[in-house]
Amino acid sequence: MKYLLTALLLSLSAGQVLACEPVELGSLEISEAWSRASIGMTRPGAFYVTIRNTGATDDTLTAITTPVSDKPMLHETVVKDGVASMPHAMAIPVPAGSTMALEPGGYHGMLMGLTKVLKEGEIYPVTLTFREAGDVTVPVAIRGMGARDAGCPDSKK
Ligand SMILES: [Cu+2]
Repeated sequence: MKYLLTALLLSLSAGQVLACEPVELGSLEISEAWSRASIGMTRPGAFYVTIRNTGATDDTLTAITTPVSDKPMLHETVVKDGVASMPHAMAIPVPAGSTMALEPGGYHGMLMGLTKVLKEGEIYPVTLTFREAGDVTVPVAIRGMGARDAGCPDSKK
């Protein structure tokens, strides 16, 4: 039993490390992809990630896809007169030489129509589509319901 528990903990932290490791696509570096655990499948999940553009060309995130959602969308959180709303963002700019973070309270991926429960400690794949750089698939760490970031050791937030 103790051995099983240790093995489980090891596999959880391995998934976390995997999701913290930056994935490169041309001059883009994608890292710290994460979601909060979901209670069930009736409410949408949210997806967060950090995109660093080290190149000289502006790029744009135009879409995300994932097997855990029937209808993944890009959203922006806007607070107007004290009321938060989430207009659909057609595209999220990733200017040359800058870092764009999808994070709570800002841009985020909205995972409408979850196809599975997001369980803390598991990982799932998301494919990001960029106008210039193309497609890349990254592992996403599922964190606890109260998490505020990816929980990576070198998190710069
Ligand atoms: Cu949203």
